[in-house]
Amino acid sequence: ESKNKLIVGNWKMHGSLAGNALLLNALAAGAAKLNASVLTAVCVPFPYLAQVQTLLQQSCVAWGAQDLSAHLAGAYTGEVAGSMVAEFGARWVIVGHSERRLYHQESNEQVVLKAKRALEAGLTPIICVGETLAEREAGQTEQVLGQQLQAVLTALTVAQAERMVLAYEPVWAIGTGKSATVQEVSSVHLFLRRILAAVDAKLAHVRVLYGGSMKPDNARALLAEPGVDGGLVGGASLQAGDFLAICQAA
Ligand code: G2H
Repeated sequence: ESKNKLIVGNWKMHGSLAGNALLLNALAAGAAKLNASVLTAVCVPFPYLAQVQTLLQQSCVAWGAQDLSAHLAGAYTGEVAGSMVAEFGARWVIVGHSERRLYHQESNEQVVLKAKRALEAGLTPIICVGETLAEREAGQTEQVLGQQLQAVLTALTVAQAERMVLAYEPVWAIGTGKSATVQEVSSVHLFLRRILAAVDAKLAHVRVLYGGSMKPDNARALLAEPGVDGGLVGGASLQAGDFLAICQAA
């Protein structure tokens, strides 16, 4: 069964009010001309959620955040709750991106808690999994991905898991300009789908995105793979032309 493709921009820690305005207006205008079967969204730094809501609310581009707290509310200085993100009309939130796992020591357990908080707040978590180069070279790719995904599937009910999106982001392909090959991506996506299917047939509906140096020139081939339901796009989401070209390729 084929699903509508989903293309999500991950701005990471980039942007300014003035620069965002240009980018968002160009995205809103360009997205109106896209095939209606492609779903699009941008995940922005927290301080820009209000701006994004204002500039995208009349458009078909949705928006979200790049992280949320594992807590509901309370004395957690500097943290942002899922309910706060949802108040700005956000629909999506990235959870467990490798940059969070690596630079902020996020464990599988924390990723799971964040995914639960997202679902409780009415947000759709885009849960990232991925292996490092050392893990791939040691032949541990499936073991690492299996552990990351199993942690999520053990903690969520099937009804909750049905609402998540997964993103396969090989850490060695992130921001390096070196995308995984179509064969590498395809084989991992099939592996993840086998794990999902083993838990419950209903999880066949879960979208699995690819992320890692997706660009206009490699997007078509990656997105043409039957197991690839869309992309999580970092660097190329900062230029409206590149992001829209990827959306067009979907
Ligand atoms: C992977 C991706 C977006 P980039 O992190 O999540 O970034 O496309 O820059 O590799």
